[in-house]
Amino acid sequence: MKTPPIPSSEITQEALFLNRRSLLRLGATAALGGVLAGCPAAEEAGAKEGGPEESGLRVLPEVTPATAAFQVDEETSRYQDVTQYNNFYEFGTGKRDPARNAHTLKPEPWSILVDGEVGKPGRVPLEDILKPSRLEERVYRFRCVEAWSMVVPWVGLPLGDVLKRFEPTSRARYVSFETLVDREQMPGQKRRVIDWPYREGLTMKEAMHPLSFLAVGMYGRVLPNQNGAPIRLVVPWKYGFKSIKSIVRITFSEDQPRTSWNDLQSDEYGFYANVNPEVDHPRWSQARERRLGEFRKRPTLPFNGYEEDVAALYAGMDLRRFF
Ligand SMILES: Nc1nc2c(c(=O)[nH]1)N[C@H]1C(S)=C(S)[C@@H](COP(=O)(O)O)O[C@H]1N2
Ligand SMILES: [Mo]
Repeated sequence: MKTPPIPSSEITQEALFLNRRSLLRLGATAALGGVLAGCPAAEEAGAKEGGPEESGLRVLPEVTPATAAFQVDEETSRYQDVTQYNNFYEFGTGKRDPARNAHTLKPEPWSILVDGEVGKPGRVPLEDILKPSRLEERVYRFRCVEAWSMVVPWVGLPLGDVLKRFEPTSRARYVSFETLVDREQMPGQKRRVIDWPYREGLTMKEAMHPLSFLAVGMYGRVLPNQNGAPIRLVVPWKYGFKSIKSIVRITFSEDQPRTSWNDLQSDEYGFYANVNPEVDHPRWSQARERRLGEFRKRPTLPFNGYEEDVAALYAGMDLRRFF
């Protein structure tokens, strides 16, 4: 596969990995040392214009403000940074590509197919998923495996509340998610950088944890397309790649599902992917991170600062082995 050149300012750690793979296939290993050496990931942040008010996106009504348990005592990242520095490979592998290209996505009408080990399978319109619950705000830290991070005021509903309504059977031990596949709406899918659809998954215990969240908005308004409209996962104690965007399918299963990044390189991207400053990525340290809009790196916190809430989910597990 030939990949088009990407300006170096926009190259991401993950894109480097994919390019390296395609280069390796071409036998061009020698060229790589220099490319792989550089690059903390957040230099692109710092766009100046366009707050939530200028987005033109619909304001979400009657949102319950974040309670103390779902709030962090840190400054919220700027809307411009959060919406113009993205990973969404369905629209390209550069950080600016999603903001530039995601206008072709049509988030309405939308429905989600629910299947597998579940009492109430079927295709559910998004409105029906949203109707029974009042939307709430959650201000969460978000840490990408590439070592950049942000703080986002999401709007949505607890994942567990939604999953319960489908009545998972007693055999359901995992739940997995898929993103839309549509080359017209998602032109990045014309390149097979990932074996589309993008897939992610959680154990049922993780999915039912009160921090696990389905976001339909941010900063009080519906999600911009580039952030995963109309509905995405947010699992704040895990690396960002677990937080799958633009979900069209939810499947309950007895066995651990296949997931996109784990399929690509299982020794670099684990199924669990809990944020852990002590377990380095094979190609970079995870001890520190760069917050979007900040210059200095800050220390990365175990489970991204949610250790007290979630560590019990992994009691007795070797976190180096189950990474
Ligand atoms: N479908 C899909 N979901 C995805 C991705 C993607 O490429 N495709 N990228 C993931 C990664 S690596 C990160 S860090 C976050 C980025 O979310 P953001 O762009 O809203 O910050 O989305 C995750 N969800
Ligand atoms: Mo990421």
